[in-house]
Amino acid sequence: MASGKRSTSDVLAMLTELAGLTTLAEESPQSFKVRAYENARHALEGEARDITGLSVAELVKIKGVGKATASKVREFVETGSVEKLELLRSEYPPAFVELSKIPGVGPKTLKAMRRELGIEDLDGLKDAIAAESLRNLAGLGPASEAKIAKSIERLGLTGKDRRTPIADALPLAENLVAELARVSGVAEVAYCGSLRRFSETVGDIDITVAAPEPGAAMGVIVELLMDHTQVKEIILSGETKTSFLTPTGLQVDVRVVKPSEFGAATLYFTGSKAHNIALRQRAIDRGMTLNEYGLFRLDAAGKPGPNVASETEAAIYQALDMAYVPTPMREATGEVDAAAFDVDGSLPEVVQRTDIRGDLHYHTDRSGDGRSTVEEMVAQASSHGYEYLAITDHGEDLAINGSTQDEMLAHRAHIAEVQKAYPEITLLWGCELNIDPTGGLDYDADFRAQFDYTVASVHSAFDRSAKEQTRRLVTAIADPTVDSIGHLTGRYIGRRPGIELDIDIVLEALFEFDVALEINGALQRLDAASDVVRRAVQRGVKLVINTDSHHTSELGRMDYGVLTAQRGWVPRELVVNTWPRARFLDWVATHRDP
Ligand code: DGT
Ligand code: CA
Ligand code: CA
Ligand code: ZN
Repeated sequence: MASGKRSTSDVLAMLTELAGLTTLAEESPQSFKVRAYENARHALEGEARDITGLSVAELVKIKGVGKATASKVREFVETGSVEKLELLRSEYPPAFVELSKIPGVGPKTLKAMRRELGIEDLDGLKDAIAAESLRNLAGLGPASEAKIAKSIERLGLTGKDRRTPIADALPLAENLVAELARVSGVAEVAYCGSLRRFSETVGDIDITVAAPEPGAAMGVIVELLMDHTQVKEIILSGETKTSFLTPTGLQVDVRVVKPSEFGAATLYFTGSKAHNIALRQRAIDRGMTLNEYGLFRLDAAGKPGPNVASETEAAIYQALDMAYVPTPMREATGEVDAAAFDVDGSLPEVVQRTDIRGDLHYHTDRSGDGRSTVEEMVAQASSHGYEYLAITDHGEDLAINGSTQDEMLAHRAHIAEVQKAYPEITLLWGCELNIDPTGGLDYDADFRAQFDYTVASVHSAFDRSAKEQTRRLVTAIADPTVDSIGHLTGRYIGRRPGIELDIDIVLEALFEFDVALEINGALQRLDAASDVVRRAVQRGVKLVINTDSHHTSELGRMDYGVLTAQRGWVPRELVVNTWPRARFLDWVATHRDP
């Protein structure tokens, strides 16, 4: 592999990979080595200093970082690789590791599959399922074989059409964009394609670069890529387009255009393809033609003539007599007609990040999985300019992470104490209630009713029938102490399918009981999903966009929640945390007992 300079995010990615592969090697996520790597990753993520400049002695002074991990970080920064990691990688190649994402396939099972059946990748696993040989492994049977087959289907793990979850693609794309923007001769850079439309999974990453001399800039870019940690292989290298594969097999297409064509190029490469086709048809209807270089008037002979617009997307939409279409809405699901002034012109003004006035799903170290103190979490929220904040640590039913009544009451007093230093932000003593398999909730109804605000969510029993899960959700929604439903399905995109639900019934209950549906901004979740959100909007269900932060580094998730809301065509008015404090508090007070 190339030996470029290692950044902080490279170090964090290295530790994540090390923890993942060690889980496989040790056959347990509870192994002390796995814990050590994960704790170190969490600790370094919260470190303000540039960790690549720290010595082993300085690293071990950071709480959570042990000596063995500190040495690996130094080894990585100094030599560009870690011997231990390279060994694990050769033992467990990506195509094999990928199988561990399938629910029901733990490290033990995975290694038994390899040992007993010679399974090395997805194709091998599918063959074994087809031959009904998986069921003969110790601990498995026909039922688990069928479950694994179903999981493969639901995860969309289908060999070459394999898609990458946005949580893996977006950080990579953001880093690449930042690096390319620093290349000399480069004027502007943007990631486009399905990633810019904020699709949950992407086939590849498309990056568009503007440079006055495209050919020269591409030369410098290729040089940068030849010696880059995220480049495993350059598969195509031309004047204006270069494609490469990352170490995990994700393809990245980089295209360079002139600054005067940047808008036309980003519009074209953002797509979707169906959106582009509809725009081109509009252009043709107006005696023009649209391509990746610009919008041009057609001459008498039908050939492209004078340029009408190309530098910005906004100018092109305007020249087509349309409102600007936000990127998450460009899926050809009605937005072209809605944006066209001569057809409809009713494209909704979707919620913006600047409309958000508070975060209503927010943890502190009162939760077993929370990693920052009340003081730290409140300071961070305050610096984001929020007017109100609901601190929603886990209720008592959640194993390890939950809090007893006494702990919650002490927590309330603590929050009230911290409140004194922050007159501008209203702190709500809240709770993330756990919805049990029958729809029951933590504590008793009287105790729950005391919380200023609650979010109720599913954290277990993912494998029941849609009927059971729907009854479970509706029971929780109907409870008068529930203000909102968190991460509706509990899915982890590409890793764990969510619970199955009859969405129409759940939306009807949310509307009827005036309970808000959360859009959870964690990139692994983005739950409720944008298609469900769009149906919620049509039904008039209230929404709330949250970060579900467990650490001060996670507040940026609000951007992702807002983009998901835009993909669901959500107008500001329906989002309860865009409302001024008084209106929001009034809704909380009245909706429980209308
Ligand atoms: P993906 O990569 O499968 O997640 O989805 P996209 O939308 O990123 O698709 P991709 O990477 O094949 O192409 C990027 C954009 O380029 C696509 O959204 C629209 C544009 N594009 C690609 N092929 C065509 C085409 O044949 N016609 C038009 N009008 N646009 C195209
Ligand atoms: Ca793409
Ligand atoms: Ca592409
Ligand atoms: Zn939570």
